[in-house]
Amino acid sequence: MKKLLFSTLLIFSGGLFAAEYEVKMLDNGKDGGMVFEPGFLKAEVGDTVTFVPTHKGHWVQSKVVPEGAEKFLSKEDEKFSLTLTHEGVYVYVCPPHRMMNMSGIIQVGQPTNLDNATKEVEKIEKRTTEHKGRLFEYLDQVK
Ligand SMILES: [Cu+2]
Repeated sequence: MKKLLFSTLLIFSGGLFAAEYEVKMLDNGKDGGMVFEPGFLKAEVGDTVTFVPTHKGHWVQSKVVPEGAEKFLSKEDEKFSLTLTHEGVYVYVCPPHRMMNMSGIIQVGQPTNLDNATKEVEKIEKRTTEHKGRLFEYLDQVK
């Protein structure tokens, strides 16, 4: 009983109903190749996303963040936690594997900056040589 009470307190200390998500950085995802999994995530302001270096050689860098939100850049092979502070669309890539379209999208609340996000997604897609269209598929899930 004591244990249960303690873990409840821990959950609430992070903010009322704040959710925690994990995005794995993988060498071979479900559709093959290097991916973030899940590559598309729908969350709310105050939630936290932790990027987990399941396989080696990956990290994460933001390409688009909502207005007012901080850009982010993690270190290779290190776990990285991101608190989602602003509503909008976050677009990110794994810098060494951009050509393979190792990229992802997080939608937080309403997609306030969808135009910017779409422009950047088009740029990223243009430069990829493998898994073309993957980031477009994630963008299609933004509503
Ligand atoms: Cu990578």
